[in-house]
Amino acid sequence: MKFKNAIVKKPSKKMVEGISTTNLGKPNYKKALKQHKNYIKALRECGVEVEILEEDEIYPDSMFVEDPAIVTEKCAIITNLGAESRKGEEKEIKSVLKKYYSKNIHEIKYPGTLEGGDVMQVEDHFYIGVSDRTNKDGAKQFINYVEKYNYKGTIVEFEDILHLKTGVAYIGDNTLIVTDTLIDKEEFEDFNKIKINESEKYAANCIRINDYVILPKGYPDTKKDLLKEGFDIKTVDVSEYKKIDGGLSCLSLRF
Ligand code: CIR
Repeated sequence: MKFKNAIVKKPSKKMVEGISTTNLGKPNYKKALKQHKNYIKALRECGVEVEILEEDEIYPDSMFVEDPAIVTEKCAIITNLGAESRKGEEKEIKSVLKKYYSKNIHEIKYPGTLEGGDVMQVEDHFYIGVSDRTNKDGAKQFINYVEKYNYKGTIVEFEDILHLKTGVAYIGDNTLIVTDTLIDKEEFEDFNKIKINESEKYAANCIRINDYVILPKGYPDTKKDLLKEGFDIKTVDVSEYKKIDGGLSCLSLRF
């Protein structure tokens, strides 16, 4: 799939109050802003047009635009976020996506919940993780919507990680980059797999955009493994977002 567009949203000072399960301390806002600029630069270098939404002071986690929507070549699905403090983020994203998708926008409704971090696209197939944020009802609504556009969907169950894509990424060429938690899942048995070391598991949240894989900076073994497999790589430092459980994929919508 050729990506043409990306949407990002600037972090506001409120980001330091983002939901966190890490013991890494609060993000440094100035550093986070700089990292965000570098992230946008890397996206542009991959050949996409980037739309930048202004920051807001209401939602501390709202720069993680991947969670309130899933965007595909044919349609967009607006989610019903599972995290209480994030409910409402989807409104802005919905109005922004209208200009790209016109009527091909659908919404996950109660009792379903779903967050974009739980949805991994592999060509015309979606893998939907059932997590603390995404329930089976939300996953099934998602599959019903995308089947209308000739996509397929598979539900994946797991424990111990925030979102499905916290532990796995599809990087093209039938290849997954995957952590221990998900490596033996039968849903993934037909893929080539690059296993991530426990000490580098944060790097599983990476993104393939056009000719490049963007990796978080500071994960040398993963980088070496990807280079060995022939992937072209860009690295971006996202240390301040890691402190609030965010990664590279969460910071943009790509389509
Ligand atoms: C949250 O807990 O919702 C944010 N602090 C992190 C969201 C990360 N999003 C993602 O993995 N797609």
